[in-house]
Amino acid sequence: MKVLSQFLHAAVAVAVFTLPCLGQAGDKCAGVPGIPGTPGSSGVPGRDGRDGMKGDPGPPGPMGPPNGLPGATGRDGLPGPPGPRGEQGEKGERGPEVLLLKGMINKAGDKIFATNAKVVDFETILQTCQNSGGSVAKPMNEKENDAILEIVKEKNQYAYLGIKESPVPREFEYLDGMAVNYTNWRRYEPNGKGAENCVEMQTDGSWNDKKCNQYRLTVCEF
Ligand code: MAN
Ligand code: CA
Repeated sequence: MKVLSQFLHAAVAVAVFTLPCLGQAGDKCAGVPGIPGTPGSSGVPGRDGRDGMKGDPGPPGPMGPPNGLPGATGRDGLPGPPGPRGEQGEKGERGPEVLLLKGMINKAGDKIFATNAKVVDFETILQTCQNSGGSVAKPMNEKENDAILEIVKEKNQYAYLGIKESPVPREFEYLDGMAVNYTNWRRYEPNGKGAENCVEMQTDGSWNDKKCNQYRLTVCEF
């Protein structure tokens, strides 16, 4: 009897939950659930998000067409190592005497006076100066005389000048025959009277007519 009662209680409880309006009469009875409605339409798009992180570089692009202009010339590369030493060349010709002048050089106006420090006779001096593309030093004013004198004093040697006695004794001229326009004779000179055809400068700058076979300092002018 007790079991039956319990069953009935349970059955009623289930019926209350499963059957509509059981025990609740009238207009307050709930209807059966409706079927779900159709989905709503999509909303308006949202705003753009923030920029993303920078991506990796893309792969190289395809090669351009073959008719492009050449690019600019590249910069020079580093200098290469020195090459091997060449063979010894033949001995060169002897250079002009002017390049060998090693004694002293002096300037006066447009002229340059130079010596090779050699003490030789007049003919040798003449040849040396000519071979050098110059001529025997000939002072044509006091300034030039002083320039030659400096060399004479430096070497402490008398020098022959580019002056000679003319065919007329006691008259002196330049080597090309032109009359001298400046002289600096020593007292009582010239006194050779035709026997001393060359002219030397002494260590005080004064001149003396002298035989041409003495050894005197070579001084040329250019
Ligand atoms: C020597 C030579 C001459 C010069 C006289 C001066 O004889 O040098 O040229 O005139 O000395 O006394
Ligand atoms: Ca003399």
